[in-house]
Amino acid sequence: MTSTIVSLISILVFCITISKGRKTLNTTHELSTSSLITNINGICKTMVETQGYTCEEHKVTTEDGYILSLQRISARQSDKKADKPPVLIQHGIFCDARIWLFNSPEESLGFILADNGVDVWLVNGRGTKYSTMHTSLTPDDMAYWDWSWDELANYDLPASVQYVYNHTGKKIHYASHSQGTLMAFVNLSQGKLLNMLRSAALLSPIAYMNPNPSKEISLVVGLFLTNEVYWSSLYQFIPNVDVITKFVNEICNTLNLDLTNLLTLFTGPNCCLNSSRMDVYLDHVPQPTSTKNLIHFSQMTRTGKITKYDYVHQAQNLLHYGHRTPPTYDLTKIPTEFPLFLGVGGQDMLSDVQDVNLLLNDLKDHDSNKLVVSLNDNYAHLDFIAAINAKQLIYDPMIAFFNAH
Ligand SMILES: *[C@@H]1O[C@H](CO)[C@@H](O)[C@H](O)[C@H]1NC(C)=O
Ligand SMILES: *[C@@H]1O[C@H](CO)[C@@H](O)[C@H](O)[C@H]1NC(C)=O
Ligand SMILES: *[C@@H]1O[C@H](CO)[C@@H](O)[C@H](O)[C@H]1NC(C)=O
Ligand SMILES: CC(=O)N[C@H]1CO[C@H](CO)[C@@H](O)[C@@H]1O
Repeated sequence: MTSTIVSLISILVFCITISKGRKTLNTTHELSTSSLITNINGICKTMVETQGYTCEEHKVTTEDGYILSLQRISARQSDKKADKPPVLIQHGIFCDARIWLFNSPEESLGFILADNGVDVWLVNGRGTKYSTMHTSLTPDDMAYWDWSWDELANYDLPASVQYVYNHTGKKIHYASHSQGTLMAFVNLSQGKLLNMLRSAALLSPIAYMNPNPSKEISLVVGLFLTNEVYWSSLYQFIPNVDVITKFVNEICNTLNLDLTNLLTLFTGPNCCLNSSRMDVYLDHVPQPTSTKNLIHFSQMTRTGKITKYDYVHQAQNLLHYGHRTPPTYDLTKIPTEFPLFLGVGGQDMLSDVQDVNLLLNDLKDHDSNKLVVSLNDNYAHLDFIAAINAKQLIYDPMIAFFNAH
């Protein structure tokens, strides 16, 4: 049920956190304090205004009751809102909006776009540090975590897009990384949101997941499998801190891996991260996700297809979908005239070149003037969000793409 690369990512990320020993994993603590997050200690005050940029905190409620926080950023010393279309930026799994502000303003996408006169909107996905509120649930409720990327695509994405569209009165550009790209593919393939979107720039695109992991990952999967019963008990409730910590310590000790090895193992060898900023990165990740989401990713690697969550029991699938098997998302249905920019890394192990080729095959009828594929041979998964040369290699071409559409 659970033996996959992506389930492992969570474990490995936790490994990193724990093996660093600088922060014990205590989500309980993180969640219980999160209700105290206000404008005073929000992202605007702590990470944006400190750099001299203007920033507003916003909130939007999804149709299923999750209250997401957004930050709207504009350039230093500029009081007029940009005439350029807004850009909404969506982070990937285990991250939140802060990853777009990690590095210096000259290196971080959030600031770079603002410097280019863009009206920048960052969104924080459900369950992450700045988006833990719900109209009726709390993160302590099991029901709060009853979602996967299906819900991220069906509720979070439309809510944030609609909100920015409403506030600015302009069609927007969407930019995202990893899981955030999957959210877009799912919705675009249903022809949704097009009336509010101008284009999408998708970094480390995740659509198909490789069912043949590398030798190293297979090794870890084997180790993971011996603990399968233990792990599978986790998805019936919120990934409980004590349980995961114990489990992860066991794995980390057995593997005896250091930080660099671990990062490389699950993201590919990132070429261009600033090694003296690792501490900063680890202050921001990992953010919680639901176990159901990890299982859903696992299902993708097993079936090689992009389908809604599989409840496995046919009766359950019938109940949810009216079919015994979950419906498939068909990416060939993405409108061929919708402008797409894909940032692909030659070393990316999560969005590997083989998987991206399957995606490109689905896009083979796409209007060639509306599809830009930027392949960066040296880039792995995290380079797209934190590499010191991402501005030159990725963000500048992306901005040119936005300007052209
Ligand atoms: C985790 O944080 C909570 C809330 O602050 C605290 O009550 C609990 O003792 C902490 N658990 C551990 C293992 O430190
Ligand atoms: C956007 O505006 C419409 C029409 O005024 C409103 O019905 C809707 O609730 C708004 N949605 C968001 C997310 O702001
Ligand atoms: C790397 O990070 C350090 C510490 O924050 C910083 O002083 C340095 O300027 C950064 N290097 C680059 C190339 O961004
Ligand atoms: C799969 C899908 O189309 N999901 C959502 C995309 O966005 C619209 C809103 O514009 C939702 O209604 C869909 O459910």
